[in-house]
Amino acid sequence: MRDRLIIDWNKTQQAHTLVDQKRVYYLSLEFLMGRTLDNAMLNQRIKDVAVEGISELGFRMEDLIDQEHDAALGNGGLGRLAACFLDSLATLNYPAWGYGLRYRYGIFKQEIIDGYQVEVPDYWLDFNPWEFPRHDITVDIMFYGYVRRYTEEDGTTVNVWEGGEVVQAVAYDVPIPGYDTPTTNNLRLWSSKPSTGEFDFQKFNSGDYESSVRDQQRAETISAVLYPNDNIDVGKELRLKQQYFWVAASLHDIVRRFKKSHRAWTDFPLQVAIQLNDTHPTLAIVELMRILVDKEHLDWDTAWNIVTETFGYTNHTVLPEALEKWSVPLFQNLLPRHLQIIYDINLFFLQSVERRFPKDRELLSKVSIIEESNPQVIRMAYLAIIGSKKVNGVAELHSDLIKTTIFKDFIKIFGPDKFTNVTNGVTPRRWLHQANPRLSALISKKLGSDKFLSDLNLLSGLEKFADDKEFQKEWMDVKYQNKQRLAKYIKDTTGISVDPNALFDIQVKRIHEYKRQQMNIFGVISRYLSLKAMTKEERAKQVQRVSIFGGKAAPGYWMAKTIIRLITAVSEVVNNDVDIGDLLKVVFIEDYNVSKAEFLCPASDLSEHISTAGTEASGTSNMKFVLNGGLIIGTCDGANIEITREIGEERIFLFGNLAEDVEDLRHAHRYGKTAMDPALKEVCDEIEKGTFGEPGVFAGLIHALTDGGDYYLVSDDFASYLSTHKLVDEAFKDTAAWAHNTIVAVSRMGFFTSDRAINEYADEIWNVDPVIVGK
Ligand code: GL4
Repeated sequence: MRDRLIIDWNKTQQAHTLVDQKRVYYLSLEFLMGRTLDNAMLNQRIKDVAVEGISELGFRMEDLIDQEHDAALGNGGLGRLAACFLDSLATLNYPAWGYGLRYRYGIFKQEIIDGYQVEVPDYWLDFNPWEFPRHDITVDIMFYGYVRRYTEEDGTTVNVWEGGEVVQAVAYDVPIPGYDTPTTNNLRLWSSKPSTGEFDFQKFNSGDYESSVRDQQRAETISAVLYPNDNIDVGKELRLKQQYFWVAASLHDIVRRFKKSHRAWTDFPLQVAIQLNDTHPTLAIVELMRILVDKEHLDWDTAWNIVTETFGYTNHTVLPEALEKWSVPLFQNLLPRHLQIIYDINLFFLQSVERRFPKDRELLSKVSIIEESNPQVIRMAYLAIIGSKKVNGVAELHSDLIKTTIFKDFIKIFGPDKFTNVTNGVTPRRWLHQANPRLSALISKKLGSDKFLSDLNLLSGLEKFADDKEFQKEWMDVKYQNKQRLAKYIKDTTGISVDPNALFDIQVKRIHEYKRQQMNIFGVISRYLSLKAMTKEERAKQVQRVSIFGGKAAPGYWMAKTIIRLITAVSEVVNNDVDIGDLLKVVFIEDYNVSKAEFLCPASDLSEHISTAGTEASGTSNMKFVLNGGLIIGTCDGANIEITREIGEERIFLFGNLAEDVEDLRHAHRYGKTAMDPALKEVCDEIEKGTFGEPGVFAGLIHALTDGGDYYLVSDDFASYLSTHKLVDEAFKDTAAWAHNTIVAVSRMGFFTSDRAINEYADEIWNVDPVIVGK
């Protein structure tokens, strides 16, 4: 498969070089690719032959596919989005490159030991046939040092950055095949090693073995490990080093490619579009200024015009703790010349603001790239906005929110047109066809072709069969088989027996207070308490449920780890309660990752997307679950809102307060004007009684609801959450209506393909056209 990919990769790169038109560069610190083999077979249209051949040899393709280790160079939604985008870019024949870091360790593996999360390193490179080391493509990257400034004879000022530590970036290329096209794009990942000058053989020979090895290790540390945080900024020097290392190597590469065609520098934005996936690559703006001004000797204004025509910035979160800010002293030490350039960008920007709003001094401090705290910090999002042509959010509500909250002052300055929305999407190749071959086959049969895989709006053809009893049966059979597969997995890995006829209720995503897994498990406890209080006769009328959780907590996120502990503690009690039997089971799936998502999504009846309104920028698993024939319970947040618009509000279980009310509710909590919801109070009392083990373990969770001010508004949403779950139970009893609703929902999910998202970026942000690569 790898050899086949590389043939198309070569063809594609040659074709792109020949036409030499505008290319897209997607800079992302995370690419959560998952497995490659199945996708490569699909895109090379060779799977049927391969399955047959493998079976003649006495093996099953599923087992073979299962041998592959996930490429897990990402934390969650942001990294998986980048992977879906690469798939769509290639499928739609856009000349595009991804640039990232080749971490030696991806996101840690999660083990659950005695109910607690334990992190184990993910060494994934011992067998990785999908990457091509390019020892011919290296870039020396400098850190630290000082800036020497002098005036030339003609009076121009020159800045030279020198005297620092040098590390070498080595390219590793990963082919990205498109579906139903020969286009195979490139994902270039950089690995760090000592620069040839740096590894001191002299020291090595003279017996100072230790320090020469230390130098080597220091260089290799840069690309050693992915920071395991989602939606949280930790501000460590090594992270800034990673960012500059990757950005500088990538820009060097991009500039080198541009220079090959000997165009004028002012043509740069006509040939190059660079998309910043969150603020992580924002230094690229500064680095391009440094290249143009210090190295290519363009004047500042010409350089700035080029830069601001080249970049686009995607914002993925409004959570204040996730917005990147670098301490000025730390930054000054590591990147002294870049700090000067940032100061100049800021100076010229503030001068222009002052000219336009002469009386508004407050505005200047509000929009300054430098925050006057102690120490001063650099607001990376502001730098990204000022240095980009377009800024986008990732779902409609989110894109509106950034304009009215965190970035509102910039609307005043730049006007509303600089800010836009591109709602996220997911690739139907992986998230429908590969994850759910049975459903994909059924849809193909019904529609008479598999063209929906490249034109997802064709799913609309299913709607007319929504009431067809025969089709409903086939549809629900597929769901049942997928649930059976999951039930077997649960039995094999946890020993817990679950009935595939029960309602499977799944919440899988990173563990975070704002995503409110704590509310889900409180809801489970509340259900458990009501079941316990019922008579046998009453119990017999209840819908059987399996509550399935999965997700990693950042290693330093204590509250998230406590939430996991509560889930595992509840599962120990509930699953072993003979009064309850099969009425309620609670399962925590260890080490949730892309491959596990691929078999969880097809097996859900209901999935939970229940963030506090206004906190989840988009969510993308909500799209995957609905596309796989599940319904969702959710808040009016992120892409849930657009999913509702598309599939109809009668097919989604919405509940809870709205984003516009959050501020007032929080205010009420701070000033002690709210009593805890009574059902939630019962749950807290039960935990404190010790029903789920030593209550002290969970004190933090209870405290967050009480003295902590209930920042995530669990109490405010709890009653409506529970009553909406009751509606779910009622709806689930009517199998025909449930089948009808899931069929209609799937038929209306065409909008959520990442192909649509990528076409929007191409037309509205990048201004780039596809290139047809000959067979
Ligand atoms: C995230 C958002 O939290 C998530 O809602 C969104 O779907 C994703 C992709 O846009 O980006 N932002 C960060 S940070 N991590 C995410 O997963």
